[in-house]
Amino acid sequence: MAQLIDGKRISQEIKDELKVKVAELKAQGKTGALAVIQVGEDPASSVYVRNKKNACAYIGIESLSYELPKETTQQELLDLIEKLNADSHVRGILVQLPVPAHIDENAIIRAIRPDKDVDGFHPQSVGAMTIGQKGFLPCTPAGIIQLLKRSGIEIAGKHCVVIGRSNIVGKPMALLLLHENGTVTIAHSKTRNLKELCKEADILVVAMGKPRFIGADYVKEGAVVIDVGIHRNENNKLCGDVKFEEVEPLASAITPVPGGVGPMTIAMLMNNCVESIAENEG
Ligand code: BQF
Repeated sequence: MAQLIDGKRISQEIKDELKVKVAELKAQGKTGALAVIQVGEDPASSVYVRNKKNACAYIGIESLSYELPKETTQQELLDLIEKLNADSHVRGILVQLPVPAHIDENAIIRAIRPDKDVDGFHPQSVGAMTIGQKGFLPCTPAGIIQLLKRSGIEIAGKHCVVIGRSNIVGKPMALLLLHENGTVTIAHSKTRNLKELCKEADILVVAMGKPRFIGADYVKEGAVVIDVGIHRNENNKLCGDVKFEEVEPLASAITPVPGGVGPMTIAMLMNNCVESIAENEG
């Protein structure tokens, strides 16, 4: 029987800590808002945006909502970001991804002032993270590090296998595990012998984006399994990249979907917002 890594409980713990910090900052006259921009009405994105606004309300920071039609031009979006960059009350700017195909995602990310880049996606944030300097960390990988630490799972010296190499999860995850002194392997769709490689992992982080792909045959007995996947099945229920019921008996610890990594992403976003408010000089 594996230890269930309860992301819902741990994220709640973090939000409660942040709520106290926000009240202390307010007493010092330090406040600020998170601007949340959504272009179009993708239903999954709408859920994520709502989760973020609810979390802001819970910890006591203001959120500003920008719901733009899907026909919004890149220039219009850039103009809005420029306006928010210049607004000293706005301490975080978040553009919910993905944006419609006619908008260049990288151009949008580059336009956000790095000191308001609470998603940690700006090249300056990525560069700082890469060399271990100060800057906002991407929320999902930072959340996974917190999950491991707060569950008493040691990373140093462990063989960590990350499946997936996206800019948002896989690549930064590998770097953060490396900073914790893990021995890291990144696997991806072109990796040969994926199964054998995964079986070597002490900590397996699965971010491949394939529903219920990883079964017991990919997991070493006693491994820690972190499932970043989030999919809806035929019955509209959430599932991950891991066959939970098959892997759970084998693992020493495992995250569920829902209630594992997902809530931690939101908690780390809130952490970045609070940091941004704390460091704001004007
Ligand atoms: C849970 C996201 C893919 C692409 C873009 C709690 C979230 C999800 C699940 C959530 C995600 C995934 C977010 C649960 C934000 C995580 O209880 O399991 C919260 O809101 N997420 C996003 O903003 O963009 C995504 C996944």
